[in-house]
Amino acid sequence: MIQQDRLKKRMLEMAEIGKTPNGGVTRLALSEENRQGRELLMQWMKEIGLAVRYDDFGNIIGRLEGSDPDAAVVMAGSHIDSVPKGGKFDGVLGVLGALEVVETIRGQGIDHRNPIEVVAFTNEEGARFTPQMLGSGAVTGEFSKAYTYARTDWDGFRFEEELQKIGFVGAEENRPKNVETFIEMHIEQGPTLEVNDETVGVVTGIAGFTWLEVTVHGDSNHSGTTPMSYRKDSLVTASGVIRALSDWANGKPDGVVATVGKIKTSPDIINAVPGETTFTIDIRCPDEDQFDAYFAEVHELIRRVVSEDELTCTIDEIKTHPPVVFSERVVGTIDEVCRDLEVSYRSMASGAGHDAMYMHNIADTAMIFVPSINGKSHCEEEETRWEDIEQGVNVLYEAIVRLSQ
Ligand code: HGY
Ligand code: MN
Ligand code: MN
Repeated sequence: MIQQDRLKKRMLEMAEIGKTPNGGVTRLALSEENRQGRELLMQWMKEIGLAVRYDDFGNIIGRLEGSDPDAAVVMAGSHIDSVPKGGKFDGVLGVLGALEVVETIRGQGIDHRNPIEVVAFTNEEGARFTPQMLGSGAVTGEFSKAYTYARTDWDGFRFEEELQKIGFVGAEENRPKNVETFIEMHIEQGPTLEVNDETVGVVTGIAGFTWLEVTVHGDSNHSGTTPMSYRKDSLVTASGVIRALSDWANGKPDGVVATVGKIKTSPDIINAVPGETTFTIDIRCPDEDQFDAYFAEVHELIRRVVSEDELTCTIDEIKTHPPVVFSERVVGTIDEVCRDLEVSYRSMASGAGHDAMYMHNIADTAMIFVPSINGKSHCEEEETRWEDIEQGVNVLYEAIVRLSQ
């Protein structure tokens, strides 16, 4: 089976790139740190003897030929970009775990018919360029090239130029093609496996999401002279929306969550009534049937609270995607492997978005989770036990061996 120490060494070496003081990483998409991580990954791929390529969105693919070069591809991977002050396991485990599997298959001379490809997708997090999963979405029909290239970060830098700056504008024909099966290994980023003392999650699907950017329009004015009855304070109204949103989600079934992660006001000074407030909304919902109704409720809630204060607002829908249910063939194979390897596991859905959500558009797809200690992720405390990682990557190994016969 896989070599745990070899995988751990690579994971820790990758974690040095963009390392933060408290043991996390900041390796934003298309940043200098991201470039360094990309170069290191491609170096490892070449050392293992994979054919390395990257496409016009900077998605990196390492290919191990099988006995039938025309056979459909079995692909595994994830992403190596992080959120600011994120963890060293999110995404990276899926890429380096897949690399470890391929190196083990090659090293053991395991026969396999299908070519096996390891992939690292660009801008999975959506922390720098929204929406999330741009790289996988751009090659699976979710986003056009023009849309993707034109996305800007909060400082106004465009995706296209930033990709050029790090030297990863590859050829269009290098995009993933003829992919029959995709498996993404990932940390759970929640508490379920740890609470139930299980080692592996066989992931059957991903919750739907909607990402919005809301701007509340008020009236800038002097903080000292403007009577309260005269005010159109966009920040006070925005806070009313934020509180109503949290109450709304608290009243919904488990799995329905609402988050306001970013907010900025203008003119953003101590002595002026905020004339404009812009904030993001991230809603997740695992239930296919309730999905549309819940998102309509959110839009109605925003407009109701704003109009009660006699202000106006604009709602920019960044991206909405319904829940996905993964392939029974691939979920079934992973389930069978867990039973054969006598690994403690459970079937579960993912609350977090992953590149697998979009790979599901073009290939039979499923995911494998390993536990997150205290369920924490997208923070420097993100941690997973190496013994759990070893068991999880062995499940990935056995599933890929079976699926590539
Ligand atoms: O936001 C997400 O669900 C993922 O971590 N990008
Ligand atoms: Mn991730
Ligand atoms: Mn993430």
